[in-house]
Parts: sequence; C-alpha cells; structure tokens
Amino acid sequence: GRDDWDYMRNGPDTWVDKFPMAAGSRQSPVNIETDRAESDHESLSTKPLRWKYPAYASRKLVNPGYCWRIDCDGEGTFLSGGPLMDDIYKLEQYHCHWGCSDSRGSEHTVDGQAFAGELHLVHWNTTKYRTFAEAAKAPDGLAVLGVFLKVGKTHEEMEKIARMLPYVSHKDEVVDIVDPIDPSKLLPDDNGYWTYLGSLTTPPCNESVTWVLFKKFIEVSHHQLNIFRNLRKFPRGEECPCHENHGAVINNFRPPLPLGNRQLRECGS
Ligand code: SG7
Ligand code: ZN
Repeated sequence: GRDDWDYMRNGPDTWVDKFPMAAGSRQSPVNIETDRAESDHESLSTKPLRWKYPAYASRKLVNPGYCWRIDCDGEGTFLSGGPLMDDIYKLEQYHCHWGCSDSRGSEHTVDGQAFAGELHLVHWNTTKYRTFAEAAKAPDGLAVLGVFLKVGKTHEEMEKIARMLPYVSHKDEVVDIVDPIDPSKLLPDDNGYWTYLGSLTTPPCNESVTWVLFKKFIEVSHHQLNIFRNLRKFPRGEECPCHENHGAVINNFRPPLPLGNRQLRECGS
C-alpha cells in the first residue's frame, strides 16, 4: 500500500518495485560534484532568489513515522526568483533527514561527503497550479530549499523544534505550534546555492522538484540531533514492531542517485 516503504527492510533499493517513478532518470538526491557546477550568472542572478515567511506560517508539528515535519499555512509565504524565475511558490511544509551518528544523515552529498542532516523546505508553484497535489505531479510544480546540518553549537530556532519533539515522540502524533517558529531563521546567513531538476526523495518519488541547496551549512548540536533520534516509528501504545534501535527514526535518508546528463548550476559562493 501507500505506506509500504521504509529505510530498512523496504528500503530505497526496493522502492522501484512499488513506485515505478523511483526508477526514473530525474531522481533525487544526487552527489553534488562541485567542479561540475556551471555558474551561469545571466539566468540565475538577474532575478535573485527571494523568500518571505510570516511569523505564524508554522502551524503543526507532526511525526509521520519517518521524520519530523512542520505543516505550514502557505498564505503570505513566498519564494521566487533564481531558477524559479517569475513563478511564485508557497511554503507547504518543512522536515528533516538525519543519521544514526553524526557522520551521516544528509540525502545530498557534496563531493562525496555526507552531512549529519538535511533540512527541506517544500514549496509549490501557485502561479501555475491550484493545489499542492496538482503541483506535485508537474515537472515545475515543487521547489525544495535544502540546508545541510553540521554538528556544532546549539541552533536557537532549531531548539524550539527540539523542545516540542517529545510531544510527538510516536507515529501519527501532532501538536499545534504556539511559540512561533521562523523557517527563515533555519537558513544559512549566506545565499550561495547549487540548483538542479530532481524528484521527491521519498515514494512516490515524483519528478517535480526544482532543488535549491545552500552551499553554507547551519550548525546544530549533537544533543539536538539526539532528540531527533528519539522519535519513534510506531504509534504510542503499540508494541515496537522492530527490535532494532527500539524503533527509532534514524537513517531516514535516500542515498544519492546519478545526476546523469542533468545540468547542475550554481549561484554565489
Ligand atoms: C518527507 O519527505 C515528508 C513528506 C515529503 C517527503 O518524508 O516530509 O511529506 C509528507 C506529507 O509526509 O513528501 C510530498 C512530500 O512533500 C519528500 O520530500 S522531499 O523530497 O523534500 N524529501
Ligand atoms: Zn526531505
């Protein structure tokens, strides 16, 4: 069925059996070979990438059983410019991927190097499509901003999320966000990025995403990552279905796929 995939027994290697799009030639993530990036100033920097997220856009914190996710009210949010050109995208949700240890966890890699985690801000094209679902099926329907997480000092905005995670420790738990969380404070202070055309990194792996990956990482603490690793894959009251790692949500990343003949572009440093 729809939820019949995971990162273990029904892991990325098996997704193609149930989700044929996962076998496509425009899949994500990829390894960013920095030498291969084309800096084409004309098309990316004539209209700089710009975003706006109002303080109350972040509405609910959810544990879907394979990450944490913050569902947003896209009204008033805005992402445009750069590879998205004049189309206006709205923020739907943001979520995170991480490892079992600090040496892995990101989906994209940079010159073969993985980071401890990767934050994704998922947007949809409201200029061309009427709903998120409609946009998710279109080649220019979605735009995801990706931010690499490196272990270092405590991140203040991430701390607001970390403090709420114990309230959604089990699958399907949801809490309302009262203390505002500003997703723009989760972005690095430098806007340089790589961009390429790819897919959702989870089934059904729709080839509908313009990826924008910030070159600069943000720092989160080892303790904050451990709080992510405390999320459970199974509902409260149910017995842990797997004996490994006490059913912890860890290693929720898809390994990189070939970039093939796709263009990798860069803007800024
Ligand atoms: C995460 O990544 C979730 C998914 C998301 C998926 O597993 O945030 O979203 C929901 C609703 O659970 O899928 C359709 C969608 O946004 C893939 O997003 S990603 O490519 O940015 N990793
Ligand atoms: Zn993601």
